[in-house]
Amino acid sequence: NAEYKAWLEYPYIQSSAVIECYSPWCSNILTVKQDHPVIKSAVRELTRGIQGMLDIEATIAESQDKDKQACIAIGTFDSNHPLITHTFSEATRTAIGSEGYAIRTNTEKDCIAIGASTPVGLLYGVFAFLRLLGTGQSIETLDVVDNPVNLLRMMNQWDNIDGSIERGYAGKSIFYTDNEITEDFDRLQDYARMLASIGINAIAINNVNVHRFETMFITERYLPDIAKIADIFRNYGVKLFLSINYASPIEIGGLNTADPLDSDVRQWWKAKVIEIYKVIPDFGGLLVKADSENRPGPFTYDRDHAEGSNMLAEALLPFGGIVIWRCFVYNCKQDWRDRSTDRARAAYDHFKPLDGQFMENVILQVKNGPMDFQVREGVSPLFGAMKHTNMMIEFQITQEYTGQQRHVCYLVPQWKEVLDFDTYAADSGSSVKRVVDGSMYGNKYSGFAAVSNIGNDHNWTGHLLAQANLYGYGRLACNPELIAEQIAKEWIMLTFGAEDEQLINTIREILLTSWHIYESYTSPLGVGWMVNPDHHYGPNVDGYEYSKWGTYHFADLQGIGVDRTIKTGTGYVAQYQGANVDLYESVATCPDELLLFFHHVPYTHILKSGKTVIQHIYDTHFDGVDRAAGLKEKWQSLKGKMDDSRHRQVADRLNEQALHAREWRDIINTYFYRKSGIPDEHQRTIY
Ligand code: BDP
Repeated sequence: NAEYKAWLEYPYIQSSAVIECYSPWCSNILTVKQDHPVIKSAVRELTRGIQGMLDIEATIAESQDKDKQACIAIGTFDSNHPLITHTFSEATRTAIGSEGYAIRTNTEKDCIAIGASTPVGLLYGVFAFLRLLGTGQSIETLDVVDNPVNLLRMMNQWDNIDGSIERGYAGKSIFYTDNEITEDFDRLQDYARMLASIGINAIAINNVNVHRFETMFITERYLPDIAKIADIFRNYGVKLFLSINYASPIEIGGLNTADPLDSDVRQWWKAKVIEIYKVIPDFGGLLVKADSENRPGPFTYDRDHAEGSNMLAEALLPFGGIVIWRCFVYNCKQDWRDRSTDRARAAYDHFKPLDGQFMENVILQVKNGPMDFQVREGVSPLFGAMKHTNMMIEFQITQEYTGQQRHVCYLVPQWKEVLDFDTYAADSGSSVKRVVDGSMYGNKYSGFAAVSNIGNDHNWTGHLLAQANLYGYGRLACNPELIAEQIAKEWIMLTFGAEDEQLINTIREILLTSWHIYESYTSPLGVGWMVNPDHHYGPNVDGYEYSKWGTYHFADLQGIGVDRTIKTGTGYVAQYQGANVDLYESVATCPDELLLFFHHVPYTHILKSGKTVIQHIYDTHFDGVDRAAGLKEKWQSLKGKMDDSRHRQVADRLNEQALHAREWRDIINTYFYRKSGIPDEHQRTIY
């Protein structure tokens, strides 16, 4: 069952030092009146954690019963909880925002106090405290003040009502079966807990591709059941959003248009939104994929995306609801010979000219890169480019292009690189993380979204180690300054226990090297794709090369790569700002790992590493296979250090990965050997 409980298993602490440090405080919990469902969740979690990790059955009392025993005191600042009032200064209280918390060791009153302005803040405070315990930190002199950096920390489920999950690699949906909403509320509640434990505060529960049945989610056919899901998530501070079909007024409204400027259409949406808020009074808002990959949108009516989204925003505004409008808009039926329609340019070309035209409750949701969640690509130049527009970043936790949860690929280091990327949109402090936390341009709304990687597999994520990506995403959304290594270590300790150094170091090394290993045996130097069409698993160098999707590598007998320069290519480089333009425009300065994303070069081009492109391809692919095999061996050394079931599960996946890595190596190397005719310097076998 450990795999199901994931990082919330709360395994019994072995270290006597930690037990001695925590036990005296943890037998008594002094709380405020538990009249709020989120406070109930917080108290339940605290007792559960203490029970699991310390084997202590804590007594719970309301504050007035305090009789001088050591305790954990929890309460909101306005609750008149004497210990909370005594512990936190005015300055601390004002420093805590609506979802922040403070934890302090009050030796005078003999308590560890967890205080917050709101019940949700309290819940986060409890999870933070349990994290300290689970990772064995001392609490003798705690003085923590913490606020989530990003306002919206959102999960996007790509679940369909028939129970399937688009790009899901961990079984079926936990939300839906056979065209009905699930009745397994326990599982949903466990998911809500997991999300709250990492600070997620919003969830869109259906796929962005909204088809016939999901279109009816906003009708009485489904709304009452959706309200029940909202109840479950609300108890953990997570707001519910729905993805909608832009053509709803036609498909379910009986109108003959969905034109955003048509007054009947506007009226229809207004009435619809009122209907939704009647059943879900704290409904978050609507998530929209429009004019993308055959989904309907405002373009049909010759309207732009500001007109398209503002119509919905207007309907939501009176309720405080928001429109999350995706920028993944491109022509998916383009002519592959026409490089001026470079897909990488599309989002910027569509949206940049609309800066300043979106209503205050519209947020643009921009994928981290301009293509589509590849193992490596440039950072989307839209970040920083729209001063007067709310923006959030979209990551993909589900490993569509990064091994589909059969290969281990810890994505936090990739996300960190994106967040730290300097857009040069301002003189200083213009990294992507400052754009998406709203601080750079003082936006009203901003934040993180990501495509979830969970399903109904017992361990949630298919590959047990993929739990680390879910965990890491939430932690990063709360605080983008956390480092990838620290997040990995935390996840390992909470999942497998904090005592065994060898285990911690081994798993940490596996996680931290996994992205580069995956990259090394798949598509080289940032060019991306080379996967089998449709399902996107496994190598197929020309799988997309001659199709309509705009995803090419342009390999011929002389060279490879996409020329995206201003001078001779698609001009995409011009979408960047400041020093990034020169950096990418010139072959001489473009970083190796993105060379083929920005340039078309001969196979004999010499990289900064001193190797030719072709030799780099051969070497990384041989090396990647060796390193993938090494992961398997490393994991083997952990046998006996955890339950067999978890050990076997990961061992099986790592075996499969090692095999598939060879397939990648052989296909890629053979392809380029035959294209280029240039042999491997080291004369290894290339088939
Ligand atoms: C691509 C997926 C596709 C999604 C699309 C999107 O292949 O299934 O619908 O992104 O983000 O990565 O809308």
